[in-house]
Amino acid sequence: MRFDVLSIFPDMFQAVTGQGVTGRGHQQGLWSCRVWNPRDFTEDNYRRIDDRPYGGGPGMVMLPGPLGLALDAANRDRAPAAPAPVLLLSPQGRRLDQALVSELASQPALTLIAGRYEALDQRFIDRRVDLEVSAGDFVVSGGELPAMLLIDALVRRIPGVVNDGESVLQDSFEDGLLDCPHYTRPESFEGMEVPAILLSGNHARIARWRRERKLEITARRRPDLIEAARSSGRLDAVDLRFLASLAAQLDKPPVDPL
Ligand code: 9D3
Repeated sequence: MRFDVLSIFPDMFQAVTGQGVTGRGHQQGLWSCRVWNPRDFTEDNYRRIDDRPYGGGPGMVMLPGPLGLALDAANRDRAPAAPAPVLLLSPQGRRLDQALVSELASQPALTLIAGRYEALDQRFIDRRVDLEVSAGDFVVSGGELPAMLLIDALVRRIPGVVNDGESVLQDSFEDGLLDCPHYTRPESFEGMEVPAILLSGNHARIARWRRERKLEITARRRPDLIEAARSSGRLDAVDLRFLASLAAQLDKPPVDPL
């Protein structure tokens, strides 16, 4: 998979190209990332990439000219490969979730635009952007971190990037439920013991225990995900019976609720 990124902070992307599983995959050539800096496509002596908003108001607006030239350069560099969808990371965008990640994962190439300042000139968005994507309902200082969230979420699904392909399939949200708790050595830590069933060697009972813990933590923290799993038929009769027994307890919360 290939990413072309427009950003005035190219060095930030070393966080995904140079570290961890995404870094290893990049080194192995399983994906690539080229960053195009709009400042390199300015034509004035001051290398301006922003200006004051028409109509007044706070903040600065990114100039459409350097963004357009940077995007043209990325498209020339990728040609004759098929044109790539252009995504703008934006607080006004479609909220990123695993369903959107899955939709985008089929693309061989994506162009990501990470803005700074208050906004981009709307004419650039109207003419050149296919989809606006938000990382969530909170404010960060620019589109780079949201762009890297998206890159990481896509790259870890490329076969060979995460060693154990199974752990990608078992990820939270691939089955729409939160993960169960995990334990490793020592058996006793600060007076707390590993749940005995995990030491029992009874793999059928361990699998059932993990399934129940997933259902329990999801029901407590994200009842919306239980409802989605229920209505899309991802819960079997045993799951539903367990959730019914949980419901009684959840209606009478424990002494120390989460
Ligand atoms: C006053 C209106 N603000 C919009 C909510 C201004 C503003 C704040 C922060 C404009 C741009 C930014 C920079 N953020 C992003 O570019 C961004 C973002 C975000 O702030 N939150 C979640 N997802 C994203 S994707 C890009």
